[in-house]
Amino acid sequence: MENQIELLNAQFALTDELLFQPGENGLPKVQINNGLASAEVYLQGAHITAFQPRGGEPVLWMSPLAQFQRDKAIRGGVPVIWPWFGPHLIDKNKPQHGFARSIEWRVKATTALSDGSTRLQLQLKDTPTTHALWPHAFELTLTITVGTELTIELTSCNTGEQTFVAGGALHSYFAVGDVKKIHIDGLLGHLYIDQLDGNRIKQQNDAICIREEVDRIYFDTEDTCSEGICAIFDAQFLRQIYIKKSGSHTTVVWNPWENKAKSMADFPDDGYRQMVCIETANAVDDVRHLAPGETHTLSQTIFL
Ligand code: TA6
Repeated sequence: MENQIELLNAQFALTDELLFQPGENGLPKVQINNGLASAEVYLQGAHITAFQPRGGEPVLWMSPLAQFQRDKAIRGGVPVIWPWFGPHLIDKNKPQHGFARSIEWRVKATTALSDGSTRLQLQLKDTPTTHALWPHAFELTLTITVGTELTIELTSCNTGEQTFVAGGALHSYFAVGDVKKIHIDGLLGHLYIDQLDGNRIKQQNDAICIREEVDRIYFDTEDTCSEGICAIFDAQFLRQIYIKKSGSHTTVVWNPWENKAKSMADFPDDGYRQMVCIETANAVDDVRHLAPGETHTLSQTIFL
């Protein structure tokens, strides 16, 4: 482990701005600190586990029970969901939400940008392990830009010889003061699949308040540009978190509430009170068909 960290710092560290360190359970992590914000990213799953604007509060929620184990998803932050969202359509034995979040990614590049922000690029290519789950050649690049805003861009490239169909999501967990005291704007009038009510299609007729388990896949209405903006209004923390997206026509809103929280070993029983997921997704029929050589970028920008 030490050798890997030393090699990474020798090749990619940015003095005082970006360093590699052993994280929880010795998993390699990237610590980013610049004049605008701080952030933390695990190579395991290319998983952002912290983002905090300078002088502000943490924006992302992390479970205090998160299991930092190789080949396991980390609970909280921004899991990278790919190449399918939710359960595998055919083989339920395959991992929920795909495999990208459970594999260690490699570092492609690190850059100190002229506007004071810091850019980290991580990459995942197909391997015999991924072929056993999904028989396609691919190159995934996650570009993370840490500044007053956090921008996350997941670019999929088909490096094979057949077209493939891939879904995914940036499954962001946001920290809130009290989920009962927030509302979410930006999805008024949108149709959604209620995954807790027989996948019935419903319409959002007001701002979203959370008073029970919520698990909904919202569709962008026809007149919505591909760069919709959602906002979390947090009356307890007295702040708004804005989420802008592109390359996505589905947005997932999820809160496990009490019973589902209790059913997850890596989620504290009362943790549902301090978080809400707003996920920029390519889910259901928003999956993307990529011909050989084609790319698709799913992007989410988080700002206050
Ligand atoms: O994004 C919502 C969802 O699909 C929920 O159904 C719930 O399963 C959540 O993701 C978390 O999934 P995970 O596999 O990370 O426990």
